[in-house]
Formats: sequence, C-alpha cells, structure tokens
Amino acid sequence: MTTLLSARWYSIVISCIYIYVPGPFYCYEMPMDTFSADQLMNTNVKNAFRHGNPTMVTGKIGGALQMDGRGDYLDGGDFSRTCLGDLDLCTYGLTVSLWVKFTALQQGDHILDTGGSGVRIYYDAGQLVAEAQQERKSWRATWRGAQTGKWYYIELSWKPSDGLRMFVDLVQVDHAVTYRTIQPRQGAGKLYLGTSNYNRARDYASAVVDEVEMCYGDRARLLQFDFIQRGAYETSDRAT
Ligand SMILES: [Ca+2]
Repeated sequence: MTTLLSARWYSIVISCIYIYVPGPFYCYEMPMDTFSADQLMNTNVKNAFRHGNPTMVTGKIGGALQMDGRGDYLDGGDFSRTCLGDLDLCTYGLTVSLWVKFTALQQGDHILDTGGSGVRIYYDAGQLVAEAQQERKSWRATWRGAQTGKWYYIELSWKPSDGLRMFVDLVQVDHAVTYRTIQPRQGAGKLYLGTSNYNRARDYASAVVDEVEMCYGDRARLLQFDFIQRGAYETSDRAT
C-alpha cells in the first residue's frame, strides 16, 4: 500500500522553445529571475524594464521582483495592438497567471494592468479585484481572502462567452458570467506590473511578483490542449 505523505501542486507553461512557433495559444512568460541593468531577461516580452528601485528577492521559482509601493514598477511595453492590451483582438480568450505576495494591502494598488481595453488586477475596498474590459463591456471578479506575507497563485481566465473567472491557488473564487456596460476606461494598452497605465501614486503596489504568464486562450482551452498544466502531483516521499 502506498500512502501519500505530502502533496504539492505545480503550474507550468510549456517552455519557450515550443511557444516561439507562432500559434493561436501564444504565451508571454516573465520569470522575474534575471535583469540586465534594468531590463528583464529570459523573457519573450522584449521591452520589459523595471523602474524606481525594485529589488530582486527569492521568489516561488528562482528570483522575484519586490516593489515597495513608492514608485517601483515594471513597464512591459506597448501591447495595445495585441489581445493582451485590446481584448477585442483575442481569438480564444486570455489567461493571465502570476504569483504574488503582498507586503501591504492598500486601496488602489495595482498588481497588473494592460490598459483600458485589457485586464487589470488591483486591490479595492478590501478585495482583490480582477477586471476584463472589451470595448464597453466590463467583467469584474473579486476575492476577499488576500493577506500580507503569503504567496498566492492568481489566475484570470476570460472569454466573452464565459465571462471572467478568478482562481486563487487553483481554486475558482469568482466567476463573473455577465458584464456591465460602462464607458471605456481611458489609458494606453501598455503592460504594467506594480502600477497602472496612469502611474498614479496610489496605484503603486507593495508586493513581490513572480512568474507572470499571459496566454492567448481561456484557461479551460489551454488545459484541454495541454498547453498549460495545473494540478496536484505526488512527491517522492512515500511510505509503504
Ligand atoms: Ca522567478
């Protein structure tokens, strides 16, 4: 008889070697492991630069980027003509995932923002909020469980026919099926971590961010095609 002593779960995305082949499920990966001067390396986000004085710390996998809430952020460049910055251009939806550990939880802190026609993750009124905006349609998913000092694996999955789902540590915490009709949020479709497209003082997050992945496809479809993998696995610790 085999008894499972401990179990962990993992999240991986197929290596860049495979995803450089152009396809509908293209993924961007930002491992946050290496910077050359201020440019993020080992990533297919070609123009990602850190600003302020964020520091490299030990992350969930290798290094991670720690931002102090006072002007630290990462600018990933212009995505306004892609699915990430303009959801109208997504063929199969969008999945965004990242590890985050909050140092503080302050109103308005933005973990990720891709602009007024994209997605964002921010803290508002005691909730972690995820929003996806396609033209005048806005989906909003929320989660009240965030605490400081703990790592969370946050995932967003969006497609028009399914709405917006938010997962925390592989558990779905909200599913916004319907959308509100709102005025388009202004703002260029740039990719920011640790702030928004507005770079307002209150938008700067105090958090550690690691392993940011953004894939062109909703989560269920990516899983179906084994393009991403999520789930539990057994460690080698066994008792007989
Ligand atoms: Ca890392």
